[in-house]
Amino acid sequence: MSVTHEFPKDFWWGAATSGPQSEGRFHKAHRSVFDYWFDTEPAAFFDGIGPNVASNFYNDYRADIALMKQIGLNSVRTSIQWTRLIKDFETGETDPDGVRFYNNVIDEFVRQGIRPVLNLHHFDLPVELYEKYGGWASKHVVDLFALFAKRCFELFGDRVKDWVTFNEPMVVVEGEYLYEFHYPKLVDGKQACQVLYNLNLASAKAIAEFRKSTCAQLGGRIGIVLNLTPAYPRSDQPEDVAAAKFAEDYKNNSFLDPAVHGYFTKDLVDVLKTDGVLWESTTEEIELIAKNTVDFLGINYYQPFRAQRREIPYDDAQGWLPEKHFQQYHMPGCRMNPYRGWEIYPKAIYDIAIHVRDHLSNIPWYISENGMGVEGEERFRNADGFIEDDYRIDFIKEHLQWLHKAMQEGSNCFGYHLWTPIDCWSWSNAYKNRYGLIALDLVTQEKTIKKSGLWMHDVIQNHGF
Ligand code: BGP
Repeated sequence: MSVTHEFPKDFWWGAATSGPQSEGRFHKAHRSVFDYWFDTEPAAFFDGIGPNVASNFYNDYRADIALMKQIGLNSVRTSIQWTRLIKDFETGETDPDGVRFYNNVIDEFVRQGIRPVLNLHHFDLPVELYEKYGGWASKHVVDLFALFAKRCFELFGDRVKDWVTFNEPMVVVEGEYLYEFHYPKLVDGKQACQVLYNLNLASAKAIAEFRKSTCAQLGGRIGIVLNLTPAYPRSDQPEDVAAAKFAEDYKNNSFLDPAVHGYFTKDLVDVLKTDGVLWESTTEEIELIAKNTVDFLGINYYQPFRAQRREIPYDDAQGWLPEKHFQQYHMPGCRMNPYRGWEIYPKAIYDIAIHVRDHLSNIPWYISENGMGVEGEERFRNADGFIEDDYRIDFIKEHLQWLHKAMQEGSNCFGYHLWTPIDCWSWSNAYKNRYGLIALDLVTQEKTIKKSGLWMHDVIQNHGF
């Protein structure tokens, strides 16, 4: 195969999943907010399917990792569930079965020559900490998270070199406190701002623990994974540009700037202060955030965000929401993934890469998630029994072409991870849309490599396509 898009020899080719979406709840001592939500409102989940079994990684991890190896993935991200590893959240006492399980998983990744990238939070707050303290709105929970992080570094830092504090903290803010798509489904803009700040603080506190750990002394690195939705204005009229600027500051820079530069975006702080919704912070906390920035960035890219000035006046009776300063623009004729309802715009990956190069000190970064969720993939299963997902191959190719161009132009990207290795459970969408390189039969739990998995195998072998 002749390669027109060549990537570095040490490029991370991999895929990402998470504990709550793959493991299943087997032997877990505590419930996360998602476990609790499913137990109390199963009808909120597509086809009434919750996280109880997921893709059965808890029992199948050896075979699953072998399939990942068969594709040739050299790195895989998953997450450690707080609710599985920790027995007592206040003291940080660990659960023996949780420790055994994650040790086995890590050892198996290492044995198979796959670099494990471990994330500490993937939307899976222990529900007890929400009930007792108000979850991420509480600074005590921030401290408990730092304790959990410390335990993880102590236990697994000898073998895991790449750590992530949070996956998509903005989704916690938006899903739980603004737009009601994650439990507890609140609409409370002021609290959302405090949670946004507390998550940044929690990430910095976990990084501070990491810096003290032997893992850091052994050359380990720590980063954060952010979902970036680059904000494009409807037009170049100043009001549309200003609307997009606020959306960019709120949705993206609110985590990017503290993570990379150690400070909050001044324009954002000014607006939140004027609006009376700025978070409560202390000088010590701000110093801690300044000192504990990330070593690398993971960027999840799925869709852009298109913004326009407000045409419908903002109704203050609903309290403060970021939409006070913009309206989402639904661009006519844009390319959509109809199953997920997300716009497909591959060029944004290039824009992100150039933004990292020019405004984020060209910090080392990788695409930590990108992918295409498709409903009803069984209809593409051929006579030989494997799924012909050419649309996924095209989707990945188009994104990689833009990424390649940005790397040629100097963006410091070191990898590409697809969401996801094996079809996994997608929150309230459960198993509606499939993303994997490997198909999961929900009834038999049989796992088979898709055409995209075979294609990815060749890309990895050839260092490009
Ligand atoms: C990201 C999350 C993943 C995953 C993915 C696909 O936001 O980090 O956990 O679920 O999106 O989205 P969804 O599952 O909502 O279709």
